Amino acid sequence: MNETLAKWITESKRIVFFGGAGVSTESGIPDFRSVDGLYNQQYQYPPETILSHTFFMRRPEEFFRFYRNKMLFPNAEPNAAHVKLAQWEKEGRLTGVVTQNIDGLHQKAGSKKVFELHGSVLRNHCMRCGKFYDMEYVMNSTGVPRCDCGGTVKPDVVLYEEPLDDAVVADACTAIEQADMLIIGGTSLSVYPAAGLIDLYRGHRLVLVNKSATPRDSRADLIVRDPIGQAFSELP
Ligand code: CNA
Repeated sequence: MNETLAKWITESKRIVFFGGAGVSTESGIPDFRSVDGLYNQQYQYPPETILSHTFFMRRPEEFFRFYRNKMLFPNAEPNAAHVKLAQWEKEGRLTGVVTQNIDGLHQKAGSKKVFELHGSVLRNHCMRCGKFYDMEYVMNSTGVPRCDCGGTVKPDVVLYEEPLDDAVVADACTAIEQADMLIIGGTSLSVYPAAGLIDLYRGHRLVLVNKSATPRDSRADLIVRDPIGQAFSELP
């Protein structure tokens, strides 16, 4: 167990966690940039092209083929990192989880204050009439999922080229500004504007829990290189 991290956690009252795909790899969901991540698998187009607004509008069949295969993990369960964060919130030590993930695993573990910067695969809406559809509907449909009204059902996932939701960003900013400890975990910190939000933290307990180096390692007060689920399972 990292003693400094354990001590800081017991002393803090407004911890904010900022995370990414690496938080869910121990739940069996591949990230984008690890060696076995999606960017190192071969597709006709790179994932950031397929997951862009332009591609979605121009080639929706191909988008949904990739999306169903690579972005939906209906059987994934929260790991020790998700569980520990939910525990800290319940204990009144953590004020929010700001996540770039779209898998809904923080909520499945019991976290309530989750700011989903990039949306969620669990929510889908008709682009024409706004009707809601769940993940199972999209998963079990073929080709382009259609609404009763004939419109296209679009996942509530922020695609490349699309703006983040203003209200979600505002809540995430407030939480980070008011944090007495910021733990950043499982993220390459390479996707903007999301990664820029960490600059709002002004304190001296900035912890980075990431297997590989990030562009912000020099700003961290403490760096942990262990897998995040394993590291968190040992913490109070
Ligand atoms: P990324 O760019 O793939 O980076 C992941 C980082 O996590 C890498 O630096 C890894 O070294 C590190 N990492 C992987 N596993 C672990 C682990 N067990 N413990 C500690 N560190 C680990 O992912 P980012 O989140 O930074 O990129 C942002 C994209 C990825 C967001 O837009 C997400 O929507 C998107 N994404 C989300 C999911 C998901 O929801 N689970 C899955 C894949 C991609």
